[in-house]
Amino acid sequence: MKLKAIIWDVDGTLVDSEELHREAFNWAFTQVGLDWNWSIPVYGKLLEVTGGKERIRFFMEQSSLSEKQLPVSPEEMHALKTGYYSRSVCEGRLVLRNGVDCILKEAIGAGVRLAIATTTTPSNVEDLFVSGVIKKEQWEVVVAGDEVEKKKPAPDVYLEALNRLALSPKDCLAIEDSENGMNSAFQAGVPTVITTNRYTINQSFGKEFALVHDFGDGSPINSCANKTITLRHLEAWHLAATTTLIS
Ligand code: XBP
Ligand code: MG
Repeated sequence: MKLKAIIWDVDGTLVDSEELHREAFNWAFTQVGLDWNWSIPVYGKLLEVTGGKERIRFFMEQSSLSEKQLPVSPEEMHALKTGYYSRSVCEGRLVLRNGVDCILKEAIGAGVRLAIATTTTPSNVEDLFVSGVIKKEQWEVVVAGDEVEKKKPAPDVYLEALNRLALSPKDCLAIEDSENGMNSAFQAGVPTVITTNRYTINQSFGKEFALVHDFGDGSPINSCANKTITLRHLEAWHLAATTTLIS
């Protein structure tokens, strides 16, 4: 089955952005006079909760605090956080992850359509366009954050991306970095390649997923050894995955 579109996750996949998100959250907490400071291990755990607003609310509940005990609402904190994140992205603090640019160029050259399916706030994707990290005209579909009712690991964001692409799940390949993302794409029936990062390298992914640590230096786990991952590799994996699923 021919690969017609690649649906990309954003945070941790297109860009290694979670450290900047963590910095933005901590900055926002300081701004409102809260002594919260999410360390890397704490944030790694909190990433199990998708969505920044939901993550703040979860931490508030875990801290046995009610909203009335906070200086501002989780939504207001998140708006502050998003403002800091936006300024940072527009200052050029994010770049595409290693090897991603080559794959995007190859996909465009081969007529493979590009889409985004992310939990992050829509303006964070817009900032990736504004800052030139990715080119807006190359992305046919962007589905982000609250545009869907249920965030990852629910399949909503992938189902909406498929709907807007007018493609079936098997026409596409999802690229994700986390268990939540893997489960979202898998529930939507989209074959998925996992690329890990510092926050997800120890998560467990089913053997039915192609796993690469880094597109740039290859270092794949269960695919071609030590080669840079190219579109050809993704197409081969997609063919294997869809052939297996069809038989
Ligand atoms: C990862 C997320 C997001 C980000 C923070 O999204 O779960 O919540 O951590 O962004 P992705 P917001 O699906 O791209 O991996 O604060 O805007 O939610
Ligand atoms: Mg992600």
